[in-house]
Amino acid sequence: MQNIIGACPHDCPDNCSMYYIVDGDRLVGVRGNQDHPYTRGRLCLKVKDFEKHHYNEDRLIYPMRRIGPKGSRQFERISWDDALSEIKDNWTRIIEEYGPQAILPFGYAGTLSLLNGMNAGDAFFNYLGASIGEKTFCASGSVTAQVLTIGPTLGTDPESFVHARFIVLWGANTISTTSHLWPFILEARKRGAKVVVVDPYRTRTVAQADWHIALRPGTDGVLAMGMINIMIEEGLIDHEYVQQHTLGYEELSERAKAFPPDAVEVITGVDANNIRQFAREYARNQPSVIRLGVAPERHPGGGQGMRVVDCLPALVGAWRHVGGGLLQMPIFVPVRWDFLSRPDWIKPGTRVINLLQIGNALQGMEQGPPIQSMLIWNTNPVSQLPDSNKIIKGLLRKDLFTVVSEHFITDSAAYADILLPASMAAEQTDIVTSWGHFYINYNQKAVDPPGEAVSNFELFRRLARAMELEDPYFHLTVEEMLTQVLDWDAPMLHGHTYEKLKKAGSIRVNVGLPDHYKPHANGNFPTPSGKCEFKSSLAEQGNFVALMLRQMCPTNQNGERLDPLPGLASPDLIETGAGPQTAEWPLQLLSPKSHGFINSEYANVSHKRRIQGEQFVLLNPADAEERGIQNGDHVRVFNQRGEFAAEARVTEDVQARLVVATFGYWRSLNGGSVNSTTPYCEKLGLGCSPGSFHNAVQINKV
Ligand SMILES: Nc1nc2c(c(=O)[nH]1)N[C@H]1C(S)=C(S)[C@@H](COP(=O)(O)OP(=O)(O)OC[C@H]3O[C@@H](n4cnc5c(=O)[nH]c(N)nc54)[C@H](O)[C@@H]3O)O[C@H]1N2
Ligand SMILES: Nc1nc2c(c(=O)[nH]1)N[C@H]1C(S)=C(S)[C@@H](COP(=O)(O)OP(=O)(O)OC[C@H]3O[C@@H](n4cnc5c(=O)[nH]c(N)nc54)[C@H](O)[C@@H]3O)O[C@H]1N2
Ligand SMILES: [Mo]
Repeated sequence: MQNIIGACPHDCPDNCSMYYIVDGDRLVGVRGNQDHPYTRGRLCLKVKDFEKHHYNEDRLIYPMRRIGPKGSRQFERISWDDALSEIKDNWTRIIEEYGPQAILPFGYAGTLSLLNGMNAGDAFFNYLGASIGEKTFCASGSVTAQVLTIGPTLGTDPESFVHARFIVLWGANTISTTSHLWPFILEARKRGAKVVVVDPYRTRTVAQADWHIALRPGTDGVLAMGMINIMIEEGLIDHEYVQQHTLGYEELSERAKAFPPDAVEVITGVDANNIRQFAREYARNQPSVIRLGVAPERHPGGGQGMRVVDCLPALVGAWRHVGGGLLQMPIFVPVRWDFLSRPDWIKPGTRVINLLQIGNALQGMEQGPPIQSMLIWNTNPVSQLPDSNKIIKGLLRKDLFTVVSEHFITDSAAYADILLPASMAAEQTDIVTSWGHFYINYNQKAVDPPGEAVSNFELFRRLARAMELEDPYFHLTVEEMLTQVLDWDAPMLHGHTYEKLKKAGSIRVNVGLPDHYKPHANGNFPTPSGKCEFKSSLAEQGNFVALMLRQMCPTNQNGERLDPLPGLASPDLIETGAGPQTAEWPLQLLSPKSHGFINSEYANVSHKRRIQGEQFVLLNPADAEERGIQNGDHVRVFNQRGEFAAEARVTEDVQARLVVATFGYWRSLNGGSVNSTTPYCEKLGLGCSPGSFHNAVQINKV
């Protein structure tokens, strides 16, 4: 038996370090790496039996060609040579007729790593001259909010949370989605910390916390403004910190005057006394720390609201202390994007298409050629993106040539003309950077891929050869890429080398140790002014998204100038204190992450579904009674866009007029999915974030 160092590839902030256990040429198990200071040897229930994922009998292991109607899941096996020559013929024809921008790369982060992850196809498509697919599915709103306010900082070290005395999990269901942070929170609590969760419903995390602030969805910015109002009124501001290390306090405090607790209660639904108590405890119990999740940005104006939350730690001087401040997404490690993604190959004026808007884009483009072909990889848009019926309508277009690289024939892969088999984590070598902790992990190939599956890296090498793209870049080996893809000369990696990473399996970025790390005790925010910018200079300049997310999100698609001061929430929310509900569609549906799947992965695996349970919808007893629904009844959740089947769980855990159904279930296995009902992203939010939780539905017993 051999133990080979690996890293969990899933799109999750925890990015566990683990070992592949190999017997001969077979992966027989995995175990967590106990020496990893953050993930500490524990694996979640999704990955515990990772070998079964690799050897799942439904796995796609050969290239296939569609032989039935689109979406009918009828395919025949073909060779790689045939698949590549069919792709080449189609793409050559399309390029001759429409130009290369008629081809759209459609990739995301199904595997999270440098060579095989989100940016795996960038160089290839940039060289080809294809349209750019803007990928703002997840956290671009919250990350943009952070960058505008405190800059591209790593923020508070999750390991430093043990030193915090007041921990706020804000729109984050930590026990389900970032479970390796929880032991640090428990340790802090043992030392006297209080744990507060700001979430519209009672999650698993809320059930374990000390205090639940159950606000109305999408009202986070208003709640935070209310806290600022109280902190100013009651003399809880750290004026010395504010004066030395922030910009725009006068304007922010002027704006906060409009948010006295009673008015904030009406909008957020949180009792005014609770808001007062929350503001006082947050300000006085230092160090206080906020862990911000991604869900608030799924509401109109949500990203703007998160900017207000990003202001809070500086106002109370939380950054002065080890364990104080805010952790959002520590993604800012020195990757050499210029080397990896080759943005220098992008021709000026290349069209950018936001992938959340693919439904409309497939029906014809206002500018440039119609989309004639897509390569979908590392993502399952039909399950995962809003208004999936609209996406399917596009995928059914007879003249669209769709190539999908996948592990399984997912809801999206079902619409492919050509299917290509992708390898899994244990079958490829890579470096994985985390978006939840301060370590970079190494993942070594442990076994050969089954059949003819290839890594994303190899896929784009093969496509480059087929399309006759001549550049030395496309001949670099995995090892040559990995030695160069991180900027080893950057201060954050000082003293580290690729060799050291390989040997150690994991390295900590060079920012000081968790028991001492106080990134902004003396300001030093990586903003243009070096201060925490309540009034953002980047917002005044525009084009703010490009500064940080590079290829992931190259433009501010809306082209709107942003208010330099943090915004609040959508105007309707402010005016009425209400959500998207109407007389016809009286219930707001939130569709957050499940406990048992990772996005839509594992939702096709029966033993994982048994653990997670079949699709359910939580509804308040008052809403259930009105509809004659009892706990356990089968119901239909629907609106003008689509529907899905679910089991009703009647519970006080949700507020009246709010319902919750976790997402990830495949529509093909489940009579629709939550994203059959979520609204199309006609207008995107801050950082081009989706408004998919601003969703109103009706529920009937079936
Ligand atoms: N088990 C599991 N873990 C995962 C994933 C998974 O699918 N399953 N997915 C991974 C991915 S891609 C991501 S991005 C992370 C996300 O992890 P989280 O940030 O925790 O994301 P969500 O589950 O989307 O939302 C968190 C909570 O926000 C609440 N919420 C909804 N609307 C609002 C609002 O307006 N305000 C506030 N304050 N709260 C609101 C939801 O009810 C939910 O409980 O998880 C990762 N980890
Ligand atoms: N309603 C609702 N919708 C949401 C969200 C929500 O909270 N509510 N959250 C959003 C968020 S935060 C995110 S991040 C997105 C996630 O959306 P997606 O990125 O589409 O999520 P996954 O379901 O993980 O799909 C990844 C697919 O890539 C495949 N894959 C994995 N590794 C590889 C590989 O190495 N090569 C290839 N070719 N394929 C691979 C997997 O088999 C899987 O089918 O969903 C978003 N959608
Ligand atoms: Mo995500």
